Amino acid sequence: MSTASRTTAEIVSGSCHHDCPDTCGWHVTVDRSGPTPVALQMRGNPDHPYSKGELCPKVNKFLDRVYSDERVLHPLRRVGAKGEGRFEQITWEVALTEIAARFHEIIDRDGAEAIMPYSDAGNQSLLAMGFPERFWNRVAATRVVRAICGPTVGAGVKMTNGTTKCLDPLEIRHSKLIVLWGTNTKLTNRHLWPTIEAARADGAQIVVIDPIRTMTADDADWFIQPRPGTDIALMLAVMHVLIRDDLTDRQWVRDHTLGFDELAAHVTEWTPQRAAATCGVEAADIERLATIYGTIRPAVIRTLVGAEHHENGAMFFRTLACLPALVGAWQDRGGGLARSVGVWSGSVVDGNVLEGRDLLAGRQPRWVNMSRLAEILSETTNPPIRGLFVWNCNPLMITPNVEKIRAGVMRDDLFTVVHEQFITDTARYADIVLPATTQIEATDVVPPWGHLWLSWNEAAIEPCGESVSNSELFRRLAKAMGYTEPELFDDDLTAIRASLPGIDVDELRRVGYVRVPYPDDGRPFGDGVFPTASGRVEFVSEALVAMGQPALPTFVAPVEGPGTVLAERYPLQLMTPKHHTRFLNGSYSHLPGHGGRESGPFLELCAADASSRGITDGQCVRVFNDRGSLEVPARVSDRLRPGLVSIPWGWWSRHHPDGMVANSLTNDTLTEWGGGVAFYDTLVEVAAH
Ligand SMILES: Nc1nc2c(c(=O)[nH]1)N[C@H]1C(S)=C(S)[C@@H](COP(=O)(O)OP(=O)(O)OC[C@H]3O[C@@H](n4cnc5c(=O)[nH]c(N)nc54)[C@H](O)[C@@H]3O)O[C@H]1N2
Ligand SMILES: Nc1nc2c(c(=O)[nH]1)N[C@H]1C(S)=C(S)[C@@H](COP(=O)(O)OP(=O)(O)OC[C@H]3O[C@@H](n4cnc5c(=O)[nH]c(N)nc54)[C@H](O)[C@@H]3O)O[C@H]1N2
Ligand code: SF4
Ligand SMILES: [Mo]
Repeated sequence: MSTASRTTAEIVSGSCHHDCPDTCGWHVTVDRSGPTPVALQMRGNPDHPYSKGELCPKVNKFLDRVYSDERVLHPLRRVGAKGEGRFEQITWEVALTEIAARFHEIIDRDGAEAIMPYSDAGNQSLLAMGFPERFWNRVAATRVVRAICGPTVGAGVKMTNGTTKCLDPLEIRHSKLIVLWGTNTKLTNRHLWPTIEAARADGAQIVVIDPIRTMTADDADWFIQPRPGTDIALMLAVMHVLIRDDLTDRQWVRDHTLGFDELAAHVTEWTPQRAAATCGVEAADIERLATIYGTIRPAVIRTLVGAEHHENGAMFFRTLACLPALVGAWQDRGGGLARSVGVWSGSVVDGNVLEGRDLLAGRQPRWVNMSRLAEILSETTNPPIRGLFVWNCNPLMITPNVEKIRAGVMRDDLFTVVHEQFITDTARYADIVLPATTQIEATDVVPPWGHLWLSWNEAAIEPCGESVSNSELFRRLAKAMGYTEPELFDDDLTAIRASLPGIDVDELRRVGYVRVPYPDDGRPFGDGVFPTASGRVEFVSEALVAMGQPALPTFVAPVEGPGTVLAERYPLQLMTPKHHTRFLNGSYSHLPGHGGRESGPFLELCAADASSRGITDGQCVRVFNDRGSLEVPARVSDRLRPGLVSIPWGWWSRHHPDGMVANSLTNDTLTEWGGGVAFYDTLVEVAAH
């Protein structure tokens, strides 16, 4: 830093926008000595009550992203074939005029539902995610159910507890038994780990339940490794033992639950021996798990998202939520179930205002599931999608069944616009690419889902090049379309204030964070009252029956899974999980210095599956099924059990010699309810190349 810049350097506080539970606070040092402010440094904000000054390996290098040579800085129009990635620079005016003309043409010919906005939580800030909905409500376009991450967990838990509300994960500090069930905390939720370690220092035991021996499993006191998608059998056997051995809290169960007798009868047949055959966990281990869960208090189960990605994903969480009730865990501080706390932070947001739902003016848009993009882009949808508008998302890399999506976006009659920071796998197929700001270039608020501090993000620098934030983009589009409703043009502060009616926004901006409402005694259900129809935890659910689902927690094996007809051709189950400390979904693998030791994707498999196929460590293999075929080097490891292989997810097509990605292979069958998708129920075969 030069002397001049040191004297004019200013620190601006902000918050991470990534779809990550930690929503860390940061400080950006900005040099304001020149004509354009320059961000010199980004560090964790030491005062942030949750992240306490630490960011993570990926965001420590965030400024490399901001100032990357690969940033999209101007509107671009496609000049090559779709997918080729060749573009020419155009002005904003030309881009907006062209988009508006094409959209009006599509609306006039096929109706507004022939246009589909497609987004997820690439930037999960309040305005970045919510404000664009005003525009799409005005259009009355087809809408996507954004359920690729999380809603299925909530849907499952809600069937048991009547609400998606669960424990604040920081309450784990008070726990004596911590079961990390289908969550890779040290990788995906790293700022919670110190709390877990603090509880361990006070005598807590840590159990990890995961089909993969993850970095979190390596640090557990006990690791249990079920076959993926089979945990419901494991849970039913745990219930069997709890009830058989009288380890339930009979008084609490009597006072606060519904259907215990039916549940008890139902799990009689789920002996540990029977479950062991299904889930591959020794019967003695199931006995031990049930015994410690039934005797150690306070006991917490911590889960996040990973286990929802199976056909039975919603039932996984419906069943999991029954366990705390059986042992009366909700009575104790530090007892119960901890998952996303998004519903607590969401409670301060007025969604009707944020998303301008009145702009629908009584029209009912068509809703489709985002995970079914492959099918939606095929011409069979009525009306067919003619206009695709993507922002905050990279579907050609993150959505299952990518090769079929690719066929869809290649359609000549499809007009595609992508608002992005980089030419992603998706942007390559755009007719028009619009430049997006990064989080340090736009002011916004981040409602977190891993802690309870609503966090302010102040823009630290001007937008790079001609990039615009999501809210500014949709103000410009609304004007280009000729719309006049005032709320389409609200400035950011006006929209923030209106969307957070109970929050002192000036205070939030001054301090950087405010805590959202949560029970003072730390216990979300301390009174034992649950907002189900019965007011109790429902082991038996009439609501599920009404949806055509079993009333009681029930294990159903996936249609694409071991033991099925398909498994005769494709005997290995493929998981494509988050894996890399320097990746955040699809957002960093293309940046230099983020691949780390692993300069590209690979297939991980156990020694037995490798040797039976004549595969040695490092050898190039072909992983294939009817959806696609990938060439990757093999890595023989002891982290997976026989029958399970894994391609760590996050690399783009440019990292694969055949131009495909891990999701080229994955299953886009939806979960039985809850709108999620079963991309981990994927069968493949692997052959030496
Ligand atoms: N096989 C497999 N598939 C998966 C998963 C998996 O584990 N395995 N995980 C699933 C999960 S949990 C999720 S959440 C999804 C994530 O899928 P995505 O949401 O698509 O992934 P991200 O990389 O978080 O963000 C997408 C894009 O948003 C862009 N972006 C960031 N900020 C802004 C902004 O302010 N404006 C605009 N316009 N763009 C911005 C980034 O440049 C990035 O390219 O993937 C899902 N798919
Ligand atoms: N470094 C890093 N951090 C991230 C992300 C990232 O890409 N990189 N992504 C962010 C996002 S969008 C999200 S949603 C969160 C997700 O946070 P998590 O839910 O913690 O992470 P996942 O890797 O999706 O899944 C957690 C674990 O679930 C396991 N799992 C899958 N199927 C089953 C099953 O049937 N049974 C059991 N018991 N376990 C199963 C997986 O093997 C995995 O280890 O992480 C966030 N944090
Ligand atoms: S990606 Fe997650 S851990 Fe990293 S800085 Fe952002 S919120 Fe924190
Ligand atoms: Mo996610």
